[in-house]
Amino acid sequence: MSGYNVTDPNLPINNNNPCKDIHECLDSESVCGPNSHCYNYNGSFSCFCWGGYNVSDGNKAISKGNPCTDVDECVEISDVCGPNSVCNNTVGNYNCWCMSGYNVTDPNLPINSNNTCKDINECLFSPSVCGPDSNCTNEIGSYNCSCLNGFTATNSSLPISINNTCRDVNECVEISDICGPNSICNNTVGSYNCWCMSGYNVTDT
Ligand SMILES: [Ca+2]
Ligand SMILES: [Ca+2]
Ligand SMILES: [Ca+2]
Repeated sequence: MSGYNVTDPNLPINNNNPCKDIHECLDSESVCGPNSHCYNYNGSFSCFCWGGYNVSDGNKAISKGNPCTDVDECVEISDVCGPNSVCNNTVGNYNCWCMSGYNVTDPNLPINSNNTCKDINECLFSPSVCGPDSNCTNEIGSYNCSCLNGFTATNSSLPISINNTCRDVNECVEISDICGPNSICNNTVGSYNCWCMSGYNVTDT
């Protein structure tokens, strides 16, 4: 019968020389092809793909000519990593990462559509994230730093951060004629004061 071979092909088949199961899986690679398990049983055998692999042509049996190949989970499983994530296919598996500005909800579990990447509230670390004399505003996937009134970024061409903190504006120097004529300007941290020079009074008290 199919799936069986006579014990000794040089002798007639009978009780002393019976048909025995062919162990097809002894040469599993040539029977099922790569990335597969082969299961032998009496009279036949079955091939199964390893996890992370699928048969190339699902309409045909797994074989060396129709082998198990890597599943591109990033393409074939919709939303496999969930929102705000990056998916990277690997041979036999795949990896998920959160996009910059996002963290996985439960870091002890893999990133997926049930354990998604969520916005980091960077301002919870404030004032360290924006430095002193600043306001921190959380944004989805990001955050924004601004200086308190009377303060400005040390380097105005760079974003405000712990590495580019807010400094006092010296209004007496940086804002021309802020107190008007015949006056004395006194800078303070976060503000400034104006005084009339000796012999002058302010126009409208
Ligand atoms: Ca894969
Ligand atoms: Ca954020
Ligand atoms: Ca000031």
